[in-house]
Amino acid sequence: MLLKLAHLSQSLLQVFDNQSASSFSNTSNLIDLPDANEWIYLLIETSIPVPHPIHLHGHDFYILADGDTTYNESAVTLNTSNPPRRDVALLQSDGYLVIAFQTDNPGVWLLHWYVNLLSARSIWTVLTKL
Ligand SMILES: [Cu+2]
Repeated sequence: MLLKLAHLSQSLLQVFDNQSASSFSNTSNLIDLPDANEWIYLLIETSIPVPHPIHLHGHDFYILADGDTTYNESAVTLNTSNPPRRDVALLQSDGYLVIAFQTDNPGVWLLHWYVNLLSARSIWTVLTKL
């Protein structure tokens, strides 16, 4: 939990200091989304054999696909017809999750999984246009 808060506060301070997304280090796990009202599609995959609840702060997202294998674009049909809308979804063990959301809420938001909260690999910062 401390790492999660430290990660967010570091990102907020950088934004407060008017630092651009390019000033973030590679270890910041930054997803820079500079354009407002754009649809964003994220494919999240894991090779860890444990299911991971994924939580995106600041936005609801649509679950377009999920599975317990490696993502195969030619074998997966995205559900774009009334897909479930959530802010948390389960990433299956050794699986994938495809989500979509619109950049309609400017800010600095966390995207994280709930397993192994003390790992920096479990936390990303989503920066939408301020
Ligand atoms: Cu959360």
